[in-house]
Amino acid sequence: MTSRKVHERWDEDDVRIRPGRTKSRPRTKERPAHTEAETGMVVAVDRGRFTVALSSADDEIAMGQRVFAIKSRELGRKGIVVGDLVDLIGSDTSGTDDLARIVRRQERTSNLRRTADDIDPVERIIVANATQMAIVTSTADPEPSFGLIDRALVAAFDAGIQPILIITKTDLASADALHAMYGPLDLPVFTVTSRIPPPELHEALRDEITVVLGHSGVGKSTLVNAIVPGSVRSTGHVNSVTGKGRHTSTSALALPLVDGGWIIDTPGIRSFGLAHVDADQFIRAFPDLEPGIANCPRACSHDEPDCGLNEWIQQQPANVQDRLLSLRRLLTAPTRASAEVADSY
Ligand SMILES: Nc1nc2c(ncn2[C@@H]2O[C@H](COP(=O)(O)OP(=O)(O)OP(=O)(O)O)[C@@H](O)[C@H]2O)c(=O)[nH]1
Ligand SMILES: [Mg+2]
Ligand SMILES: [Zn+2]
Repeated sequence: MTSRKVHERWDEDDVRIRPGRTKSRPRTKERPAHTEAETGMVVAVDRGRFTVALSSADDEIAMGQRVFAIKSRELGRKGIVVGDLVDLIGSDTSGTDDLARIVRRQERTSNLRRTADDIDPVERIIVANATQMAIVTSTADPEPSFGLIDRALVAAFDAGIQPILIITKTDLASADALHAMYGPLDLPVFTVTSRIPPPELHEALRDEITVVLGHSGVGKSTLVNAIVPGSVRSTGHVNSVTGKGRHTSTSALALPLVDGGWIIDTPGIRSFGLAHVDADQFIRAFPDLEPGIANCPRACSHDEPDCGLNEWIQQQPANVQDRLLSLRRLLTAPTRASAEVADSY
């Protein structure tokens, strides 16, 4: 009881008046040694409770101790998501039921955002500080969704995160259509046959913080289990009638990689709303179409009669023509136009 009281006084009197300071604060008589702030990475979030991997003595967060924590009042409404680096106090909770308290969120190097649909004003941060996005798609069960892949690519470029594409279940159906569509991009593509990831994928994950995204049932957790020894993420079956997954994973979890880096498994997403991205940024996710925009008028929307792509596309192979259709589908998503109207109010 007394130790909890001390925490609260420390929070109110000290933390708030010294914002922005990390570690090594001068000690005062009142402050017990165990309230020194420690740094860690949030690896899981569950209804207001955070699992934080602490940095151990050699500053290696990955293998350090895990503690449960809650947000302290100083954070206000600041969101904390998986991948956040946080400072916390009271982490020496051995032998007590006390939770540690997150007193500060460190600056993020990236924010991966999505909205529920293209007009949803509420942005959700999926993960913080990811350096790489693995977009997972299966060849079948469920069928690939080019729209979701394109949307994830747009979000990755917007967030400054390197995208990679992982095609699973190549034992069930051919990956040719996916290769034809995404092969021409400067996008690393990996294939997983019968749940066995190729060695090059391990290489691509090394020292990166990779967030794994895709529809339910594409095999994200199966992949994470194959990559991280000892990981036992639950996996589910795909409904043979609807071809849909069962949303087996219900929250994100970051797992450390043996060779360095992290992989973050996430729950299956149904859609990837892009209300937060300006439409003129979409073309960045379509670098294969860029040669075609040289003759566009200024501020071309790339979906208008004068767009340079209209003429250029006539000389292109079918797969590139499909890509232009994909871009235009994104640009004219039914909800997009109304989103722009809503924004101007
Ligand atoms: N045939 C085949 N099946 C696979 C492969 N990879 C995964 N699966 C199966 O696909 C099903 C769904 O896998 P999960 O790993 O649970 O999929 P998930 O993407 O994590 O799904 P959510 O957690 O619901 O988002 C399981 O039955 C896996 O065994 C593969 O390469 N080949
Ligand atoms: Mg899963
Ligand atoms: Zn254009």
